[in-house]
Amino acid sequence: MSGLDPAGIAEQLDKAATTATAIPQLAAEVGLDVDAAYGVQTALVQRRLDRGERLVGLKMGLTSKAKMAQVGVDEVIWGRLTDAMWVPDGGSVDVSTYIHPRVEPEVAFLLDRLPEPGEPLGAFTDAVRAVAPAIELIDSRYANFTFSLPDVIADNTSAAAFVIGPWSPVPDGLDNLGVLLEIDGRVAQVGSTAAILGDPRRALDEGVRLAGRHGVRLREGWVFLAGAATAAVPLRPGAQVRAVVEKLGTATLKAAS
Ligand code: OOG
Ligand code: MG
Repeated sequence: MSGLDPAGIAEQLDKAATTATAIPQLAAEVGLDVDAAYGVQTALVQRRLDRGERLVGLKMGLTSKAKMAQVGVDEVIWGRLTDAMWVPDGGSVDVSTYIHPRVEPEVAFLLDRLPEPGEPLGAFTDAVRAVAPAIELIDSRYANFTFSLPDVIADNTSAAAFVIGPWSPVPDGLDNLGVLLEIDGRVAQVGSTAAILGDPRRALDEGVRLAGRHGVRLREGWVFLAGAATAAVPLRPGAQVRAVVEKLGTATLKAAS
């Protein structure tokens, strides 16, 4: 029998999430490489779909230097978003249902048609119907929020919840918009959309390419999170979180106390 049990690993990660209990990192121990880790992610998300959740899009991770430095992993990764993770703008989450939640400011795209792998950036405006400021709530299922590249991929790139602010038509430039993350009205992180691969449009290109390698095609109507522009900040009970993206507006999230 091979040492690798993708379904068993997916079950452990799923249980860690549903019981808000951290588990030790496992990739090194069981010999999980990047490809096998995406297989675990597929099985992990399938468990959610089997419970009645629906896929609503994709998210990119570690598309900025700030994020790579924060978690010590320097490869762009992607994960899946389901409807159960989508918190309405201005809505609230219960911090006790997570292990060690963090929030980060993002840019979201609403996809209009299916971009093909390798499609040039110029095609972006056809592929994207609208853009919005967003907040991602990440919650690594690993103890101390510490993981290797295959660990975080298997864990669906720490995806836990997200908020999308109002959609706008794609503005002329997306490559140097100011980004703020505010907690209780105070600025916690400052950045620019330039931090996201130089231009968040590139994140879509990467997403199409990297997910395509695993047979995943983006779909019309899906949401796409381009990755955080700044490091993530711990979410404390009672906090009011606001992500502000220049030209796009704000997304807000409350943490129930
Ligand atoms: C991995 C997920 C990274 C982003 O926006 O860079 C991510 C993590 O930091 O736990 O979502
Ligand atoms: Mg993120």
